Amino acid sequence: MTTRHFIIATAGHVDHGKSALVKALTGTDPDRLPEEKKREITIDLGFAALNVAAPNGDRIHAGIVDVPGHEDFVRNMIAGVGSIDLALFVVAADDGWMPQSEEHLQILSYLGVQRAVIALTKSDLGRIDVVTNQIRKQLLGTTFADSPIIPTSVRTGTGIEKLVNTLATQLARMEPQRDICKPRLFIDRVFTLRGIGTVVTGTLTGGSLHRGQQIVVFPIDLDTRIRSIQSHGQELQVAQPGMRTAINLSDLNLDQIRRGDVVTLPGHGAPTSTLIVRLERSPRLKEDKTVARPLKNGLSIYVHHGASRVGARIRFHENGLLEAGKERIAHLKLAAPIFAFIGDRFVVRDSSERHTIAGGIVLDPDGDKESLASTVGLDDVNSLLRTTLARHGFARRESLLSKSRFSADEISAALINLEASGEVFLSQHIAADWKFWRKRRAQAIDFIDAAHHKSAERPGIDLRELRSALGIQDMEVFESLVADLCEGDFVRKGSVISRASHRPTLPTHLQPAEKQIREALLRQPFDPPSRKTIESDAQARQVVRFLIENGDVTALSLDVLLLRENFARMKSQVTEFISQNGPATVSQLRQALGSSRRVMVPLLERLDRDGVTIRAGDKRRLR
Ligand SMILES: Nc1nc2c(ncn2[C@@H]2O[C@H](COP(=O)(O)OP(=O)(O)OP(=O)(O)O)[C@@H](O)[C@H]2O)c(=O)[nH]1
Ligand SMILES: [Mg+2]
Repeated sequence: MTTRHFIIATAGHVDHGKSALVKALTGTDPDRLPEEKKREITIDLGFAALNVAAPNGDRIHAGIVDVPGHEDFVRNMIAGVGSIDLALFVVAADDGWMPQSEEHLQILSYLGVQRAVIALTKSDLGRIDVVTNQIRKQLLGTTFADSPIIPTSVRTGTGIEKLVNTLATQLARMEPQRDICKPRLFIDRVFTLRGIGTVVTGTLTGGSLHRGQQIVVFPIDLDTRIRSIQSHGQELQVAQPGMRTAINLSDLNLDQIRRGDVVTLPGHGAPTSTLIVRLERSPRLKEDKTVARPLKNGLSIYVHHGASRVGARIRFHENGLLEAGKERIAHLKLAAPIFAFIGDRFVVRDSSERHTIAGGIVLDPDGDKESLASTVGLDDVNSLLRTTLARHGFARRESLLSKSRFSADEISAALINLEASGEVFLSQHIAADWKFWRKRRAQAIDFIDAAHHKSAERPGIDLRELRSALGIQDMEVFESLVADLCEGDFVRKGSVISRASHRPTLPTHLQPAEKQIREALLRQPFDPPSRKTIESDAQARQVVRFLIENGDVTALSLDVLLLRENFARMKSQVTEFISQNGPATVSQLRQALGSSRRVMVPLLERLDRDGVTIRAGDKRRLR
């Protein structure tokens, strides 16, 4: 028998009986603050747990988040419904549909909540048929249009059992939350327990968290460790997605963390404060003149994401407005960074925090001012990869879509498919849009060919020169490009790349200069003129470089050049002299070979380096 985990949150107007219903369902009074007891009103989030059996016998464990209905506390309400599976939407029979019934409905729909069960509370006080009709009318055209409506009364006990069964049937039909190995716990409560330390709680999504695990808390970027985990008072080794989770963190002070911060694993990216989003406004806003006013470029708003609330400014692409019932791509400049993923939903409230004015979905959490994001394929990893790479050209594989709702395995499998279908270029560390890559490769080839043509005497083009000519900042991209070229018709030797077929040749106009230089180096083979003398002009310099690169000439030092065969002869004569006469000084060798100190000193240093000779005092012996 397995246990499946889900999160339910209440919603609905103030005083409509949400908390009373949670108590009737679970036995737990979610109103825990003294002020809540005194004022008989919910101010902040309350929590309870409901265990039910699915029709097939599976156990279902639902964490319930009870939210406040009062208009002053909508901010807290949104923090509670950030990552829920099902809404327990409450409308009281005596009051009917009220302002926060409407606002909560819009919030749930902006956040993409797919399922709801409607409790028609206080059924002992009102006309059930009338209010049921009213609710049906209000839900027409929404995701909840066909949600079950169950009349309940905590006074008489009517409908409570039916409500439990309905919740069980609804949850049993749902898939448990996906585990993509990218856990995020949006912190909704922080407190200290005597003798235990700092505890944070929240709804866990995207992956599991283990006791003892190293985690990071954003946005303060604090690395710490999970000391222990609980869910609804039970000690756990592992908390799974869809669980209300309380974790005790090491080395942490209460004042370092607040509601809205996120616990996650290191290595999945960082929080950002410029987002590209799609903003949408409910057509239902038209009912309310003040709230329905068009949103203008530059407007200050509050963004509610996860359990966080942060000030922001809206920037549309072209100057423009966003009317009720419309949607539009926008940049959001946030007052503080948040840890958002592609596909995350959020709610927008006005700067006075009196009205919910829009909602949205994150298209690019790392959006810069320039780039446009695409709204297509947010739910399909292939199209998301296509559009992301088309937009950026390339990306590092390790960070590509790291902040998305797809697991690393799904992303890498999709990349391999796209490579096979010729849409993406892949190297070990880089993924690139194929068009982008083909263009870069063609540019590189043109550049190398032009270099061969212009300087046929050179072995190729220096990689640094190539990189700066192509304007590629990212070293990994450049290395991948070079490796890709070398899979084909190109070779890399040290820091130089060339066509494999390229053989350096001296152009005819330099051939007389070459002849002169060879003659000069032959005249006194062991004591030739200095490099400075030989490189009398630009042409001579070009020739000398060619001869050195080709190995025809050895540069012993900055100023001493030897023809290759003369270098070989000197080496064998030195060896011969020492083996016949024993260790010898520079001066003895110079005289024996008919050379000069200027040549002999760098020659012997070179032979030392090559492991032919070894220095002992002022003498050389053979190694
Ligand atoms: N007659 C009757 N009264 C109810 C019923 N359910 C709740 N109440 C009363 O309605 C009042 C408000 O109940 P709560 O459960 O606190 O309402 P709430 O929706 O949680 O209110 P907020 O959290 O502040 O938005 C209380 O006085 C309850 O006793 C019911 O089924 N029948
Ligand atoms: Mg309440």
